[in-house]
Amino acid sequence: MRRFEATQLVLRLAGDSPIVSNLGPSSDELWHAGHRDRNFYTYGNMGLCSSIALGMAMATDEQIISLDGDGSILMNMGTVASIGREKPKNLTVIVWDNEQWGQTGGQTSHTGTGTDLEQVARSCGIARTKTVTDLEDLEAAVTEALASDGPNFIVAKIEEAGYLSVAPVEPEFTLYRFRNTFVAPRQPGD
Ligand SMILES: Cc1ncc(C[n+]2csc(CCOP(=O)(O)OP(=O)(O)O)c2C)c(N)n1
Ligand SMILES: [Mg+2]
Repeated sequence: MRRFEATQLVLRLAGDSPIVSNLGPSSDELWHAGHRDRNFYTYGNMGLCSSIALGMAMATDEQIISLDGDGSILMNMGTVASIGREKPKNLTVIVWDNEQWGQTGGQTSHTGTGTDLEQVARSCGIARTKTVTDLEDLEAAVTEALASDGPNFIVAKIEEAGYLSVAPVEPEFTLYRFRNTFVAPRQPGD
């Protein structure tokens, strides 16, 4: 399964739900799949995608989707434990697992040498977990996740297939646009 097609699929299933995306190609491909104000691109801050998504899920009743990366979540595995402890019903983490730190040269990550992130999530107390390798199973897993109480943790095995162009997004504008979708616009005279 290619990450871009998988991202297009998740975007279609997400409706209006906020999506937080990992740095680099995960954010670039989300932008190419469909830029929208409720995409929260996390350029630069490796390891914090699902931490930010956890905070959002605890602050709202809306469904929050995190599109994380294997190398990034391995670097901050404590966030999986925090998700397992807090158990937000409205959080779905999807890990694009290409078994490498792709952006820094394609070095094999721990998931390529035996670490099973689904089992990590389970051992952290996350009951609803899946590992999927094709688009059909991803669609079933995400559809089920968004329709039931979470937290949900889906490991999606990805074949790395090169990169699209870097998305022209600025973190400040991402924050501004994203926040404004939660706040009623001011009316004249307010
Ligand atoms: C704290 C920190 N350490 C290292 C980096 C350098 N870096 C950027 S992306 C990346 C790899 C991320 O791996 P993964 O989450 O699996 O995403 P992939 O590149 O495979 O899409 C690294 C090591 C960084 N941006 N921040
Ligand atoms: Mg990776």
